[in-house]
Amino acid sequence: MVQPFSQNGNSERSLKIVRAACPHDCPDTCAMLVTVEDGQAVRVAGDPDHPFTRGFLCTKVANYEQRTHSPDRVRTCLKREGKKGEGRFREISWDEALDEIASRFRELAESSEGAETIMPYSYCGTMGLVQSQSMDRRFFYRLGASQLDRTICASAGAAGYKATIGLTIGTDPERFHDAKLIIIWGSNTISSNVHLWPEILKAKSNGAHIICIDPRRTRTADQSDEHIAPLPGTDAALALGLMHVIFAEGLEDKDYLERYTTGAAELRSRAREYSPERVAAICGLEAETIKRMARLYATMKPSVIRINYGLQRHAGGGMAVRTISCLPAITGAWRDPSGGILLSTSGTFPLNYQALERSDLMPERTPRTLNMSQLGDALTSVDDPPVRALYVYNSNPAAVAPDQAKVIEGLERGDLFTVVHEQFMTDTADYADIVLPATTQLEHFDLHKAYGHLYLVINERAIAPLHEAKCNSEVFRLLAERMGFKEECFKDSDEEIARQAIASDHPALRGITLEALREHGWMRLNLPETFAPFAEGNFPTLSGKCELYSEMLEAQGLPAVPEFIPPNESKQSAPKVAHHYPLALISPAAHAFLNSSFANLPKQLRQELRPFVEINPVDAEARGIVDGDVVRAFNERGSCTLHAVVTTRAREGVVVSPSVWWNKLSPGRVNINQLTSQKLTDMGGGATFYDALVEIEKQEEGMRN
Ligand SMILES: Nc1nc2c(c(=O)[nH]1)N[C@H]1C(S)=C(S)[C@@H](COP(=O)(O)OP(=O)(O)OC[C@H]3O[C@@H](n4cnc5c(=O)[nH]c(N)nc54)[C@H](O)[C@@H]3O)O[C@H]1N2
Ligand SMILES: Nc1nc2c(c(=O)[nH]1)N[C@H]1C(S)=C(S)[C@@H](COP(=O)(O)OP(=O)(O)OC[C@H]3O[C@@H](n4cnc5c(=O)[nH]c(N)nc54)[C@H](O)[C@@H]3O)O[C@H]1N2
Ligand code: SF4
Ligand SMILES: [Mo]
Repeated sequence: MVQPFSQNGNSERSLKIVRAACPHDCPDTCAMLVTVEDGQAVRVAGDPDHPFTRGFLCTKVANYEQRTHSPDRVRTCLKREGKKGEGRFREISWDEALDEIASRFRELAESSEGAETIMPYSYCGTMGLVQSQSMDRRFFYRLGASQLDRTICASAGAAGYKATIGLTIGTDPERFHDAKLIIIWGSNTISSNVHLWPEILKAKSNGAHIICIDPRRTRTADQSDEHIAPLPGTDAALALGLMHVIFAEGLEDKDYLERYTTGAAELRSRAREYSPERVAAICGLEAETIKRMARLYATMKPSVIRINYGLQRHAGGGMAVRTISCLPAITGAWRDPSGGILLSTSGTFPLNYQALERSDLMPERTPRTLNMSQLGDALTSVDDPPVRALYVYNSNPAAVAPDQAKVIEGLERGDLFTVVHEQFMTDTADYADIVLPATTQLEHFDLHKAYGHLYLVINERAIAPLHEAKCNSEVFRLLAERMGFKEECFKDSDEEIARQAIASDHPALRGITLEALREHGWMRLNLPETFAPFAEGNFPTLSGKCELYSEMLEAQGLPAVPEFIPPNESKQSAPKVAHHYPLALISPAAHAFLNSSFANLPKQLRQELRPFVEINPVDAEARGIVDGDVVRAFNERGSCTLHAVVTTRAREGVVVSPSVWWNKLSPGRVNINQLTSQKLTDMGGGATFYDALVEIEKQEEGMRN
């Protein structure tokens, strides 16, 4: 478990190295080594033996011990004294806090409106199986609280990918180095998936060609051989344009299409509608670029596509991912272990989610489901029954949820009882009635799967909980006890929960036990070192084939064959809105933050400098804006103040504001989510963060906040 590192003769001092996992919402799930000296974490490092971590951590997490030992941690339970949002609290004991929460929840559950008035709200502050989806799920199921549809990040892409491929299974990221063409599509790999980069560099040194498709010239685009910058939300059209050329020039793999797909003929005729000229007009590209890229894609083999979630935060996000996921079947790229496409490796982990979450504890009448991407509406408009209590953990919705003005209006409700379990006094915590102090990853145990590689990683507790912090699982155990929940599963320890998660006869988990994981720190799923998952079909869809034609989507009233679903807000799809708000805003992941995590820590704040918006020189000039100006970005939903960075990194018509800043550390105490909308994606009920039209104007001196 804990490996003694060295013991110097002095019995007072101790030094040890503990195996851990990075908990953050990132595909890389790094294996970490934590150096602990006299009960303090003094250093974290990437495990040099882990084949994907390769001994380094990203800039966000490389000083994680400073997050843990930050003077700004929430130390004790707090009860609100000031107005909601004001941030004035007094210290209370855990007993007082838990008693109050339990009594409020009991009251609501026993009222005529019932437990559906209670809304849990969580996402991936930690991705550990124990601390993010075990005791919490059991507790809220047993309580009969409203269920939460966790859609804020990836649900559109997941739905689109599954409609084509069946499960989120794709090319092994450790095989990318043998590819000859790598398309990085809607992913800023260097900022948000940096451990894939060594694979790409190795491929490059073997002569591979790297294409990056992104409306913004990112760090990743800088390092690629070619950058193609379509307008946001137009990727499905681009993919159909590639298909058009591939079919027209007879470059498809006819044998693969015939054996292993459904609907090749229908897709072929759909693609005919998307000539390079038509697609060029939709995407804001040259027709020639589309033709050239199609020929490269069909002829350079193996070819692999890395898509991430950036391209699915749009109205047609599900269909975009579905459409792109058809490409490797058209060229037969799946035949090679280094070919195909990767969105997420998540579906490769055959874990026992039922044992973890225990959905069987739910009442007979299934409680309603509320969509987390519409928190503003849930708190202000839903009345069947209204939400009367909100329990937030692993998330910071006041900063990260779309349509922020609505979210804040909801959080300000005097009759809403809000609990926030947090490591720091976030924007959300300021609106709590009760704040509970949470442990960081170094203070609790967990087990992690990954969504960007094929290893399970253990996280041993490196140090005792600091101050009065408790981990999520412990808080729900204590609340369950107070609520009188008698089921045995509410007594399970964190280690028992981890054991339950991996208890399975599935061959991919053979030989993987908690003991073995504790000994090695991490273990690769029991899969061949080199494998091409769909070389001979065997897609985990109903038909067993790659579904170019999807009867499932058809039954849901969606197009059965890929087609371009335009953004909610673009010049082409919403000309009236665009008349007032002509610029397409995207607010992608900032390099030094992880969503709003780390956006309060000194090192990362120094790196990101200040909230800014990149604007193309042409758009800037038209508005009399010069580099460094303070500007106001606004639309019908709200406005926020930013610093203008005039740069060709943003293509004409598109503005880019890396996110997510804390409201209270931003000018005017609001951030970019003032401008984003609660509209959902075509599939999966996802958030549409990168589908927002805005206008930008220079802010006059006197108006600056
Ligand atoms: N440094 C850092 N790393 C992170 C995070 C972070 O906040 N910061 N967040 C983590 C989380 S929660 C996630 S989900 C992942 C996200 O990982 P990614 O999906 O890689 O990140 P995003 O920044 O959302 O989007 C990636 C790129 O898509 C581009 N993009 C936006 N709209 C479109 C479009 O319509 N088409 C195309 N082709 N590209 C588009 C953006 O400009 C951006 O550069 O990263 C994780 N890692
Ligand atoms: N405009 C815009 N908005 C976005 C995005 C964007 O790109 N642009 N990205 C979106 C995406 S991809 C995502 S995934 C969401 C993410 O949104 P969130 O899931 O809210 O992610 P974070 O902002 O990192 O907040 C996580 C919080 O959990 C806390 N936490 C960490 N570990 C623990 C723990 O063990 N216990 C408890 N109780 N708390 C813990 C952290 O301190 C942190 O405050 O934001 C979305 N919002
Ligand atoms: S955020 Fe991602 S890259 Fe950074 S340490 Fe964590 S898992 Fe690794
Ligand atoms: Mo995310």
